Amino acid sequence: PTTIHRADYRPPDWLVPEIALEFDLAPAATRVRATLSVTRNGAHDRPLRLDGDALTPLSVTVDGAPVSWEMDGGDLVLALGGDAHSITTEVELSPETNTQLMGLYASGGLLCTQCEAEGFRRITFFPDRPDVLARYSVRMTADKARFPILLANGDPVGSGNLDDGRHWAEWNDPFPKPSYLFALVAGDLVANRSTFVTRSGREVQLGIWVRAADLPKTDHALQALETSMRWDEQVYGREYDLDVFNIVAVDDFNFGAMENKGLNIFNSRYILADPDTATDYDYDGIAAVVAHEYFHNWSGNRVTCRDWFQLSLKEGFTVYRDQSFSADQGSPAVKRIEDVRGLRAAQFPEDAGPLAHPIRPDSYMEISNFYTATIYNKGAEVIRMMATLLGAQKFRAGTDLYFDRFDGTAATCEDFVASMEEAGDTDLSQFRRWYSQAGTPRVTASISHEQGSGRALLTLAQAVPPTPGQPDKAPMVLPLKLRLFGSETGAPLGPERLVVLSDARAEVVFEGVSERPLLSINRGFSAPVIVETDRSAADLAFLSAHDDDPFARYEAMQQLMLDTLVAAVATGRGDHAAVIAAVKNTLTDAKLDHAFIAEAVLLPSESFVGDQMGVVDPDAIFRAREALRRDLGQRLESEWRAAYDATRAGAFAYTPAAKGDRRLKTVALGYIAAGGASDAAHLAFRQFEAADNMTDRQGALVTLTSGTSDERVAALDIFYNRYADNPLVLDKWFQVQALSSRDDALAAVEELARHKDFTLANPNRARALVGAFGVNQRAFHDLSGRGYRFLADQLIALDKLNPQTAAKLLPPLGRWKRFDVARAALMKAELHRILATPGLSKDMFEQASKSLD
Ligand code: HT7
Ligand code: ZN
Repeated sequence: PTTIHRADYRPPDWLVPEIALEFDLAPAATRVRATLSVTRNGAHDRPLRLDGDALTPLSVTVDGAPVSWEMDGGDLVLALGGDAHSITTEVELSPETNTQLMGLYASGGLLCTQCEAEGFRRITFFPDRPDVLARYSVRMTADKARFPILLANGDPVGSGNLDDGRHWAEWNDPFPKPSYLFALVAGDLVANRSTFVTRSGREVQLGIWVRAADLPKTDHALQALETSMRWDEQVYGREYDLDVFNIVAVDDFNFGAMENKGLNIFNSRYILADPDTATDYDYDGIAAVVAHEYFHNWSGNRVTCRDWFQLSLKEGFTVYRDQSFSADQGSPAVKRIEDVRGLRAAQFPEDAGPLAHPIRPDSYMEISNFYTATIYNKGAEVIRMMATLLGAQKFRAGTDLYFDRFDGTAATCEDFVASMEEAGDTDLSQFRRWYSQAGTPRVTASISHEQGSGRALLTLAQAVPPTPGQPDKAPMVLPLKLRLFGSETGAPLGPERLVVLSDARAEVVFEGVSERPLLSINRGFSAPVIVETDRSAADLAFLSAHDDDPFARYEAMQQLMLDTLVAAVATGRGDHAAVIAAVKNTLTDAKLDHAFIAEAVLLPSESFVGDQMGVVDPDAIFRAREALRRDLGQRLESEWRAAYDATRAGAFAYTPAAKGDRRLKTVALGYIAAGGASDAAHLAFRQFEAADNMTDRQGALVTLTSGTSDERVAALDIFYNRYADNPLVLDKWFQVQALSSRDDALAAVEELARHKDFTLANPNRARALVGAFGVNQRAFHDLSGRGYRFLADQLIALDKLNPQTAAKLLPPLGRWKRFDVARAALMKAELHRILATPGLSKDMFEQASKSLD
């Protein structure tokens, strides 16, 4: 496979101001006729090259006359004499055999499209790159009984019946857009509708389109859409711009959702919710993804990306926007904790592994491999840091300038940063390193105090670790929010300060420090870095009780737990006293809300503990963590029981308070079970059976599934039978078992892969079992190597159907450098086996070959 380099960017040779598409739709054979008006871009004599992937031209005409053409690989190449022409091509597709789910494909009786990043070239010949913006008109014809609803981008302009039971519809999108935003859907769908009036008075018809049986599960998504539309007006001054905004839910989807102009297409798991089938986590995810895709209408669609190296321009910014939106809907502190936990689980390991890349990569083989936690979540952290450095007002002035200046164009990350610099009247030269340097910076901080002078001296140092292709790094700009607290009184010693660390080392002086200070650093996680301090267990425990920043309180507790676990793994003995006291203190603090308590008392994951170690020992980590869980469960049993019982009575409500209650209840149940209470399984089973919502039911099932009780088998069977015809809930059934901490988890997963309901053809199902298993640290890293073999077998099989989804599940195998020699050899052997597979996709080739470097 060839490698594409950012430095090789060249503007397009030909532009396409207009395209008219005609689809004669049918699952087995769909005809696509495309008429492109093309204009030469600048003075050159290069031919028109139209990208194509697995397309065979049935006819090609230039200005109405048939011409001979040349194919170069999958591309159609036409030598053109003049500067403007009309090109018409015709191709035939087979949506029902499209298992890659890119281009036009069939899902559950629907026909739908996915074009980002390079799917449009699987539909028709076109310069399939984001800097070619065209106005689209689309005419669809299909069998009316099977496909009564025909949707495309923009606004509907006409429809009618034909003879022979077929009908047609036409849609026009007035906004020029890149091909990756093209979409159509045909199917037997119904809509949950509403009307939204924008702040300037435009009436927008909203529709969430699903199968009739799913209609009762769409209210939450519709409400989230309306809330997002209003929020973007109020917070960013951005208004919707078409008369129609449609969302369609499909069951087979490679990602979460897609922001096609005026016609978002969603993985059904991010639309469908009712209390019986969706957890609070699912409800939150739906609101966040609906908001994310809606916000793309400005950050991505109105201003798009010049090339795919700029992906974080739209994705990092839009994640930042959806995170802020979600924070505004509930508890900002809990939202920040969740986002940072996600960053540490997915992005930090990426930054520390063989696939590390900057948020604006320099090269790729397959762009789908770059829809990563780095582009999305670290990208969002980079935007957040600019917001912190500029302050709210200037940041908003920067986004206004960016949107106004680049509206209707394909922009770069540089354009965004330059807008921030100009509106913020600030110099971000050095800050730009965040775009070019990979790796998570490490900050060390230590504080000394002179009682006599009342002066405290904070010494800070930073280092950015080497990453593939980047052995030497320069210092980054790190906005660190700091505050000192008295170690005796717990009182703040002065206000919060924003210290911008931009050199390798710096010293910060605090005056008037009357008692020994405790350092609260990186408050709110103001920079995406790893902080190492010399704070003792007692100091961390004290901060976990007294810090006034909820995130910093959580962080102090996490650090305390982490230090305790790392020491226990190293020595084989755990000193749990400080953690138990700190957890007790948090658990019984009546001033704290339940959602926060639930987050704060959770132990760091096994993987995160492993990330702190030179050589990861999964079994020792598991033992140390289980021992601490057991001790916490036993020593605080009465507190856990009180927390378990302290939930407000009443029927299910999706409110922040009720969500917090449910979260704490299940966390408490987990500790009661970990402590070995004799009635734990009974308690869990009672919760499972009495639940009027999926959060409580799944929470109980998780606890039972990792245990050894008879209730475990009963609950799994009941759950399966109750939801056998609900694919989204069955995914949970597979996932819960793939994540189990039981000794036989690996054997169970091997068995589940042979279950009649398991299929690799559906990405959600594949992720539920194979993806979840890859993060089950203990089972996956079983010393026998069977876990590695299982994953490789599944990936090889999945690659033949859906390379994009397969390649995204490979990274756990690439972490071999972090493990002992025996495990590393087994992991590498599986990577070699994958690479030796005949017909391997370039998606998998890139991931596997880079993972061996
Ligand atoms: N912008 C969308 C990305 C996406 C995607 C990428 C690769 C393959 C399939 C895909 N479906 C959607 C989603 C988003 O970030 O909003
Ligand atoms: Zn996005």
